[in-house]
Amino acid sequence: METTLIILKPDAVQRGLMGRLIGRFEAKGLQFVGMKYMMVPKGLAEKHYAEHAGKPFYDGLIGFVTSSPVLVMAIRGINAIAVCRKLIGATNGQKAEPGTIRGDFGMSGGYNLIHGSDSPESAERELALWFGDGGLIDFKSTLEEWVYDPSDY
Ligand code: D4T
Repeated sequence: METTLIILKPDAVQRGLMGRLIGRFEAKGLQFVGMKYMMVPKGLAEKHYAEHAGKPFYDGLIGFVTSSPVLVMAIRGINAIAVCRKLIGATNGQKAEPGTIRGDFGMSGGYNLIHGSDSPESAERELALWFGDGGLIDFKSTLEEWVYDPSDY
């Protein structure tokens, strides 16, 4: 089992897409083990996007993610990091494949609705950053035995 960090960004919240986007992950069979609705402190945004510091879009990115509430989620499943990246689609909504979240709901590169950890290392770092003070719930998912067959493990 892997746990990944997903953030519904300010544009997803302001556009009233939270329910539909959460529904995509639920319908896939993934388990929600953490959820926080919050304004992002600037320092946390800077730590989260540290790898982009100095790039031309960095200041706009920090301004954007701190501008309005976000919904931060920890989502669990077998291979959840790659599965969620696939559900999310390419960074720019104009290029993302139809059927993906960005492909179905977005038209922008910057206002791209959602973040998902891109590797196990990123997931570990990001979960510590956003849920390091607690808030992850380890519980037995009753749907698991119908989502996975024993050979999936
Ligand atoms: P995140 O990290 O938000 O899940 O997005 P991606 O993993 O798909 O894309 P990324 O890390 O390359 O970019 C992070 C964040 O910066 C914005 N961005 C990116 C932007 O505004 N202009 C750009 O040219 C790029 C490359 C969008 C996502």
